[in-house]
Amino acid sequence: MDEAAALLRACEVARRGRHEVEPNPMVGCVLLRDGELIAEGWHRAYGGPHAEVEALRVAGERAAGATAVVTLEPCSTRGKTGACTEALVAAGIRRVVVGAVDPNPAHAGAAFPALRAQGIEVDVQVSLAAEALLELFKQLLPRPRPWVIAKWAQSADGCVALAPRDGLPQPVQLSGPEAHARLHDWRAHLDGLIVGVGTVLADDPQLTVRGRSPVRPLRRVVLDPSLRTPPGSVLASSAGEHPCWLMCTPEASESREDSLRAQGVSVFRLPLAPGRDDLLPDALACLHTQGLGRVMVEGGPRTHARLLAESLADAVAVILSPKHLGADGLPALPGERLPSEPAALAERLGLASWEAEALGDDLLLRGTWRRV
Ligand code: AOF
Ligand code: ZN
Repeated sequence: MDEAAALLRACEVARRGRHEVEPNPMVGCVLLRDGELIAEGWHRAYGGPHAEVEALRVAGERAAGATAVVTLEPCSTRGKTGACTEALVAAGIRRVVVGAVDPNPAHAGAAFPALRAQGIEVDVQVSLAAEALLELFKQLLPRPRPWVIAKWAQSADGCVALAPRDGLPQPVQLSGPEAHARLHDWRAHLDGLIVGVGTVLADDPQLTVRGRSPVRPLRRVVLDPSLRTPPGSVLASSAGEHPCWLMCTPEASESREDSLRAQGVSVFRLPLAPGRDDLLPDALACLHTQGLGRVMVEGGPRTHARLLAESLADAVAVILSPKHLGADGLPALPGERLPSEPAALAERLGLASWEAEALGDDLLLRGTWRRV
């Protein structure tokens, strides 16, 4: 395999990171030795190892003396993971072929002198296929808010929960074990998980990563205009171990804030424009300022409706369960039972692109409103 073919292959494997890496770019890496492909890797998940590190892990000691063909200039400073330039040097890579310069000002062009200083040959072979992988990344770089994924699980009759009976919530588990495991993989790589206060009051959820260790500290964020989150809720009382941030309006009760803070909860009072009660845009801007890049909004229906109405979601992940909830079901959006057939749901949501995947007995619909 020649280097041009290796670069195309690297572009192909890079695309496997789609839906999991945003707002990071999709990146792929192929290792060549004497014209033979010895390993490939791609950036699999936001916050996780970069493409080069994945490929070097596969190659092990065989990486020494090899050529690394990467779709994007390797990063040269420590970000969420170590610098790839250092990993390439440490593995004994002799030559690096790069398909595109990193548009991120933190890296742009810096890898080349860093690698050459270590005696590594660097060849920038700018490629349209590699540049195309960066379209979305370039749009997102200057944007002052995180990548936002709206996530919910819905029944075959378009509902997400059961209406309370005798004032008590009726718990219901819609997604099967495979979808449940996927949800926790997602959570492990997120910076934040957002819910509306209605979900806290109805479900008293934990919103933690279970069954694996989080790659990033997961901030559990509640949109709670008047601080109705009970200090005794699971969220507030576990704030010492798992960060819990409440977003409220400047008018929220101060004594309430005191009792929540005593539990270790962080309270953010957001300055809303007069007459506006919707915290979402300001909360997202605030999370960006706090350094959060990728967040998931897990409910409930009113929060999702707002997110969609204001076009504040970038992507959607919907688990479509074959179970029916019947007349007692609470619709996925207030007053609206969403279609359960992927194409019909994608059309109703107005997604620019989407795909469906089987997860056990469930289907997973993933899509985005971004036109790339
Ligand atoms: C690489 N290889 O596979 C990717 C790179 O937040 P971090 O630490 O994951 O770093 C993300 C930045 O690194 C991102 O903004 C982009 O400039 C670069 N992405 N670089 O060497 C990769 N995904
Ligand atoms: Zn890197």
